[in-house]
Amino acid sequence: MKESKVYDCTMIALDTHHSRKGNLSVVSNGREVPFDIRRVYYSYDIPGGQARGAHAHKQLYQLLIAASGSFTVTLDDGSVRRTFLLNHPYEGLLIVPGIWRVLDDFSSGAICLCLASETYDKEDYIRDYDEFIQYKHGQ
Ligand code: T46
Repeated sequence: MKESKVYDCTMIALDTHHSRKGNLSVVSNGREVPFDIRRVYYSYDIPGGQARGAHAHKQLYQLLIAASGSFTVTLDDGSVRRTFLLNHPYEGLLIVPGIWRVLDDFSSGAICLCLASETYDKEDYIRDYDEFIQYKHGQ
């Protein structure tokens, strides 16, 4: 989505149930996320100082959740950047297609859980920032 903006990306509060046994949060297709979940993956054991991401997707919608620990996500639409701190497992960051993202500042034990709208397709990635800018600005 060439015309998407970082303001199309937002933190979503998940349906969360508290009890004396602990807490439980739910994500359902079509409720908390505006897409059908076709893939789930998660990154973990991320060394201190390491960054992940540094790419954009052409078609993929995602919901990122700090299932454990914390990290920051910087989003970039080619014109504006926004940085989000993910540090609660009861909320998720919706990322629409056409947004460059960098994940960093991972805490010890952080788990980045991703619910995604499509199966894995390496052709959906833009991994070069100059190419991303060309894609967004159509040159
Ligand atoms: C994203 C951020 C938040 C697969 O084979 N299947 C998969 O579904 C995924 C996601 C990755 N891979 C392979 C491809 C690479 O050889 O796993 C390796 C690491 O993937 P990548 O370098 O893309 O990992 P991150 O953490 O930089 O990015 C991932 C997602 O790829 C991406 O969609 O937005 O998490």
